[in-house]
Amino acid sequence: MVFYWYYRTDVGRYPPGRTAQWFWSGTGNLTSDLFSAEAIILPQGGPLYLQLKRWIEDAVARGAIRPGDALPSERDLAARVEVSRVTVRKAVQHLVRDGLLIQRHGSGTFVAPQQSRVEQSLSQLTSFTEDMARRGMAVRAIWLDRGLYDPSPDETVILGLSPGDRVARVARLRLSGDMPLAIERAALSAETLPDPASVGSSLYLHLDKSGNRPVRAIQRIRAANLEEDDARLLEIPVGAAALHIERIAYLPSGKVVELTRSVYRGDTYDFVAELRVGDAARK
Ligand code: 16G
Repeated sequence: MVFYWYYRTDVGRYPPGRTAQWFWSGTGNLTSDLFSAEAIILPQGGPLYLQLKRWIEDAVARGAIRPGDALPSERDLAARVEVSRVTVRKAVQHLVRDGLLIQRHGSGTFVAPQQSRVEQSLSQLTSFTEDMARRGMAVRAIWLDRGLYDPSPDETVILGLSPGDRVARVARLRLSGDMPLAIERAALSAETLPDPASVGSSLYLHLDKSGNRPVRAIQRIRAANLEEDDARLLEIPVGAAALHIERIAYLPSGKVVELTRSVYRGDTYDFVAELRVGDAARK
């Protein structure tokens, strides 16, 4: 089975000047063999569309249909399973929203390519570039914004800015190879980062050079469902699971140097924390 990835520059999915879209085209197997060879016995319980959804999930989980395989058309599938087309459409819509299937306009519905998940430790203060280098993964960024602005009220409070101070904002789509993984929107005082345009491939490397690399951070992680703009950038369906991460990072002096709000794809990231028995439990 062969997959082709096309880099399209004609679709305005990224900010102006950065138009790019990964276009997936599978020349995979047609799953109609499976759908005709195997008796489709839907799991019982719940609405029909959920029964069909569970059957397809199970077929993917046991490898009966594989990433890149094309699903039969809505009409063929409805006839085969003996349900209405509306039921098939609803099951497929839910599977697309969950990221298990992808739909390509004009070419059909396919099992989504498998993502290898990235594990990130929560006990080390590292940068995206360092994390990816440790895994031997190529990293790049697409700039979404970098400039000096009047700070928002929470930037003023968190970064400890004085009246009249400006804030440097650096927003990037972070990619490993060609796979978008996260959107990171960092804010630093203009005093720390007077020229945001001078940041190269790594913000932490840049801060290191000016003696402003953070040594400690508090990171808050919460679940979220992707809204339209972020979903488009991360190339996953609107409403898909994501992690919202806020990092407030400190200099050795205790001063806050960085406030970064990020959106990480829920289907590619595992944050891992090592836990130890506390003193209270040992007694
Ligand atoms: C990480 C940090 C982010 C930091 C960035 C610097 C998380 C959730 N976020 O992605 O706060 O700004 O690294 O990376 O870990 P860079 O040096 O590669 O630009």
